[in-house]
Amino acid sequence: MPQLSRRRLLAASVPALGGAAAALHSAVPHSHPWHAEAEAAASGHEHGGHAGHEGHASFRDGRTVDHRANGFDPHEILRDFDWGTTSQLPSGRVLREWELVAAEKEIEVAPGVKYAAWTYNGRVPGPTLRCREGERLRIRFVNGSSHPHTIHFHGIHPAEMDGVPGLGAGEIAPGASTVYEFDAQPAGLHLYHCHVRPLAEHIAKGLYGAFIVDPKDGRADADEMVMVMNGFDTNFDRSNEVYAANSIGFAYLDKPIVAKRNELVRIYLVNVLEYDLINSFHLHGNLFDYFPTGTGRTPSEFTDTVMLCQGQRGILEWRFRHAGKFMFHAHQSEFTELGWQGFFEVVD
Ligand SMILES: [Cu+2]
Repeated sequence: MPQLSRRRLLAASVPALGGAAAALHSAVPHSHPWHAEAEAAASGHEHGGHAGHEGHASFRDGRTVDHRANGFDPHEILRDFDWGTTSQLPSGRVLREWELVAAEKEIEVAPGVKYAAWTYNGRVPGPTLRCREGERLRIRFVNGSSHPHTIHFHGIHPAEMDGVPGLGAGEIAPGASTVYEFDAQPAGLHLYHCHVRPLAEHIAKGLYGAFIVDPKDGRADADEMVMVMNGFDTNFDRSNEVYAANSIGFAYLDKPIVAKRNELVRIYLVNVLEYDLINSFHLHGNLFDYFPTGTGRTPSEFTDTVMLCQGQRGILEWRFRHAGKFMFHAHQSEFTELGWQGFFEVVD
């Protein structure tokens, strides 16, 4: 397994890297995608494996992550909303239930770079749990891993349902299970994550997901997507070597997200990135309405860039007025170069 060091990555133009460093040199990008074509032309050759691509960098030798082996694909996670199963309580209210299982799983976060993740239901991020305001929610949590974990939900709920050590069921031991039950409130975009110490590791290893509470009267029809901004510290130096939305760097660059011109696009954007103080989302060629935490109906801003610290989230809405390819990425260039960038391909 290549040992990645992002400080060395950032100095990757330095020649004469040997051994493992050479492997990482081949595994990561060294140029902005918009420079790759010119660079290839200047050096008189195409990047290996990039024939047919439109000159973007992605991972230099053209290898991609094996999504099937991972058991999840960022393009599927994008529009995958888990509504659980429902039944009716005697009161007539809807009871919505899910089962989340924590398990250790090795996933490939960059071509050839394996990461010993901790997952909810085998994926990172965990399932996007979605419900409607006012429903009763019941989440059965099974800890199938060898470390204690919890699920801590953001939102309004009783203290004993908060999923932190020392309250309610507290830490759930390996092999044990518990049930978190509370009302779906308030409407908005929330998240859930493990809250066992050391917290940074329990989050960074992959135990998190988006949690959407739809308003009672719903939202306007839209092409809805979830982007959980995250990263991976592949060499345990408490800084990230890979950055992404929905775990796999460059996934939306290698294969753009197709969107329709003039159709309302709604992005549920969550930042769970560990070890870096902030993250951001920037959209090219368009501006969007931004609804912080998704709790209000009036946008706080009409902008093309938002900045979020860990745990912050918001809803973005806009319509593409022009067909063509539009980039989106973190506006921290370092994150961008290490995976957190992609394209929308807008079609008529
Ligand atoms: Cu944990």
